[in-house]
Amino acid sequence: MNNFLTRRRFLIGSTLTASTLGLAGCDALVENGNVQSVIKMAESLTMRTQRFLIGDTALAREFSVSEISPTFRANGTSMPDGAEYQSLLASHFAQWQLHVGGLVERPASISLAALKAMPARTQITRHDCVEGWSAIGQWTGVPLGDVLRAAGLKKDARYIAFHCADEYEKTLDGSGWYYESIDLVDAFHPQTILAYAMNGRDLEVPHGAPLRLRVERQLGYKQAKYVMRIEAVADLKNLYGGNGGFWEDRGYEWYAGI
Ligand SMILES: Nc1nc2c(c(=O)[nH]1)N[C@H]1C(S)=C(S)[C@@H](COP(=O)(O)O)O[C@H]1N2
Ligand SMILES: [Mo]
Repeated sequence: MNNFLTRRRFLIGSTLTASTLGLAGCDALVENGNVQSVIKMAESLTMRTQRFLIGDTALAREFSVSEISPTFRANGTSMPDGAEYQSLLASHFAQWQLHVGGLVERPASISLAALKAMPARTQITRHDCVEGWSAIGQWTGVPLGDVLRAAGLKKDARYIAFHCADEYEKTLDGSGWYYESIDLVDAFHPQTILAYAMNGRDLEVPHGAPLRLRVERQLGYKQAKYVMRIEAVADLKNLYGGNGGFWEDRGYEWYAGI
């Protein structure tokens, strides 16, 4: 199935995906509305084909402890430099809280200790970065669905956005805040967790301490690190560049199915 999907992805995506077009960093193409709309069409085809073929709840492959990569590269931000993050880090995230808001019945702020007291899930999965490297790691965290059920989604909520502590680069409207988003199928998928531990230890700063998203059926850039706030929204248009993520606003696909 994996080979088939890879091949399918190649066939459908070879001339159209952001990565093969080399759109990353190519502002002229990114700003070209036609190219963007063709990519979006191909992308929604990719998402629907993948979900049709493997189902909404099919699990990403899980690995054994012996397969965990001895080194797991850190990519993108490895130390958010903002004052707020630095002060939270200085007190080992004792004052840190995950804010849950947007289209929810019961907005909440949850401490790291409270998250760790919730039922946890541990999974060993392979992380695939669009830049061409992969690594297998073990992740422990709270299923995102549990947090969302506790907050109670309002009926017009369709996406969950993740707001991060880091600005990666300020190339768009002077803002470089890293953010990501997923739809509700992925949000309630059993392997979608808010991870606070990696390979059996507290998440380290380069990998997103104190909390990062794991959404295992998608590529590396969807795995938002340094998550500070999650927001349920009806539409992605009102967030930053309007494409649902930091890299998506710079030309990458929103649905980055593996
Ligand atoms: N907040 C934030 N999340 C992020 C990034 C980032 O720069 N900032 N980089 C993304 C990319 S491209 C990848 S491949 C993974 C890298 O995760 P790692 O550093 O744990 O390997 O994080 C993703 N999540
Ligand atoms: Mo990546």
